Amino acid sequence: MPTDPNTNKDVSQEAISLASNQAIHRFKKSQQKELSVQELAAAILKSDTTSLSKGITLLESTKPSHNQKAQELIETCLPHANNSVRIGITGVPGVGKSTFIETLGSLLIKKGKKVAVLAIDPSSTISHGSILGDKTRMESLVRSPMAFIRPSPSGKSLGGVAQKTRESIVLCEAAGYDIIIIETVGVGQSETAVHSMVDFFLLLKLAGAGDELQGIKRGIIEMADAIIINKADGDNLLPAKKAKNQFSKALHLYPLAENSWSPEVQICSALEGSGIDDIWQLILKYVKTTSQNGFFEKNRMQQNEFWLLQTIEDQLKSSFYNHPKITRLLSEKITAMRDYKITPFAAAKHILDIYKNL
Ligand SMILES: Nc1nc2c(ncn2[C@@H]2O[C@H](COP(=O)(O)OP(=O)(O)OP(=O)(O)O)[C@@H](O)[C@H]2O)c(=O)[nH]1
Ligand SMILES: [Mg+2]
Repeated sequence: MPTDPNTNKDVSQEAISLASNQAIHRFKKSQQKELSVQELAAAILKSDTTSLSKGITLLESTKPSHNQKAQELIETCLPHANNSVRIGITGVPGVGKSTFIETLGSLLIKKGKKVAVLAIDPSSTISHGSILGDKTRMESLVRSPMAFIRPSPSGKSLGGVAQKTRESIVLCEAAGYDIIIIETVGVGQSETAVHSMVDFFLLLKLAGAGDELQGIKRGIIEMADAIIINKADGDNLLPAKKAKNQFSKALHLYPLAENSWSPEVQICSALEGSGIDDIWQLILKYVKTTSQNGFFEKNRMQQNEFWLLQTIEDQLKSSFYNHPKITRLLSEKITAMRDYKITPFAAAKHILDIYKNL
């Protein structure tokens, strides 16, 4: 047996173990090999959920080298998208959004649908973690091969986070999900962001005492296609029914929306499952009405235009503010302003003039 005179170790054994380590390393590397965009797209189109997750991770990546790939992936998937019903769900923390999605999602799966759940959580832009799309309240959806759940992307701005979610919709649709549910908590502008990417926008509420319309942001009522009063069970059933009447009366005061759909109010218990099928029937009625009057398609086109402009705006802003020359100039001008040497308007004009010639 050849031995190393310095260490007295069996040289051939060492060589074998080194060779096998290298082989394992090579094998692991080949397993980790990044799929090409075409391979990834093909797997997504075959409904492979691991690839769908990988695809979403790719488009959420901030690495510039991933950006190009992500755009190619979306473009490849786009012809296979657009064939789902997109539902937005909002409501204050604790109203029962996750429980509602679990119950509605399970019902839809029983009806043979494939359901994807995405989330937009603006607080994750601050905490860099995501609290929505929480899987603990969606146990049966998590287990079902017919469901796909993805928590909120994190990011620096709501615009950026929303854009990632919107792009994720394309991948989910290409993977054959019939129903896309987007959950958001009513913070900041997140409801407007979700509203701008869904076909049907649903506001979950709880029955409370007094004037039901108080404490609700006016803009949300105008966005909602349905107001659902959740937790209509036990002692809460009667107050929920009363709240339904109040909301229905109040909604009649609003003018009919462009889609000729007057928002409806319903009650349900996400926990017990009552009223959920009625809500699904309501959504189907909405899809039918707006498909017939052309609004469904028109709305999606308008949303696309909005996203085109939004993306341009976001990218212009980020290329402006991230330019090292602009960053330096900005801080110089701010100092000059503090010393009363320049007005904000003159400073803005100067910076913009320089940017135009960069
Ligand atoms: N009685 C009753 N309780 C419910 C119902 N729906 C949800 N809950 C309970 O309300 C609590 C909050 O439910 P979630 O589904 O986590 O609420 P959420 O809106 O997703 O909350 P956040 O994710 O924190 O915004 C849980 O304890 C649920 O069990 C319902 O229909 N009836
Ligand atoms: Mg939740």
